[in-house]
Amino acid sequence: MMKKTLVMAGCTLTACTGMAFGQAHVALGHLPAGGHVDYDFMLLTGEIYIGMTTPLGSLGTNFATPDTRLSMHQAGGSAIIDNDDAGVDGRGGGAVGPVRGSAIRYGAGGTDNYTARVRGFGAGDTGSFAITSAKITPGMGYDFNDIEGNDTPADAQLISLGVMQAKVGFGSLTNDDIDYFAVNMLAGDVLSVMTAPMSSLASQNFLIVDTRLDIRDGAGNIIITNDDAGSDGWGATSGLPVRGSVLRYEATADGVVYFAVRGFGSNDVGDYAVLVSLIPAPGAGVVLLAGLGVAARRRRA
Ligand SMILES: [Ca+2]
Ligand SMILES: [Ca+2]
Ligand SMILES: [Ca+2]
Repeated sequence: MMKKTLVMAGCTLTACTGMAFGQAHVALGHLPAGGHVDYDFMLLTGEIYIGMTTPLGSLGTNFATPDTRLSMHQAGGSAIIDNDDAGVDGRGGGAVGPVRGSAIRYGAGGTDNYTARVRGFGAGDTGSFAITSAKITPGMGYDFNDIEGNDTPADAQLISLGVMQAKVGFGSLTNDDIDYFAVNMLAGDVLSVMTAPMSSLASQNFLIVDTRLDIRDGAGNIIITNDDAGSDGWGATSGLPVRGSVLRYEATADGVVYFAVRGFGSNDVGDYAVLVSLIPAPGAGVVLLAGLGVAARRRRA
């Protein structure tokens, strides 16, 4: 079967496991018909992997091709968790569908080698996708932190994202809180975002804080929103209740796009991680080759 080491941002996912914790990655891949693409890495006991796929084969319309599945395996074993369709997708001013990308959150029950596997829903599902992922060591550093006062679009924290770059941030929700973040996008750019609840890790789950995740306009109007999405597991445990959120969004004009994290209810308080990546429009010089992403840099506002 397909066994690949993907090149991304100057390192392979395997090689990157020796780099700073909290580091996020985004890579382009090509799903072969009937095959799969594996991403191998090491996790220490208690470390967390979060990842999501963004199908890129029908860009300009939706994120429906290829229909991916994403699964987590320990030491080459069978799938512990396996997700098919996760989250809400948007383009321009509203939602698009059907949703066919996938997402997982996983806590390592033991120090071992793990594999995140992308495969098609069916043998005929083939095409280009992005995978955005992060290995998180609780208590270690993040690429950015939620800084309060970020409760409106005007006070959003600008997250600097280069092309083919991912970052993972850490935030806390208090009563009636919302955390606004802003990203500069060009028409055709794709934003992939997911949250992982971080306040119930001691119970080996991702239940607290129950997040909602929105893409919003500059007036604070919701363009798309998601409550619960993906599949969660810990150790050998699969099928944990899911409270984290997943969104994919294609900009149709140049400008600032806002994503916001809030609680399911006003009393849902606690910590979360938020993973975000930016993929440039195909016309910007990105070449989608089998298993290899080559990104050309464009000027950003
Ligand atoms: Ca799917
Ligand atoms: Ca806030
Ligand atoms: Ca939720």
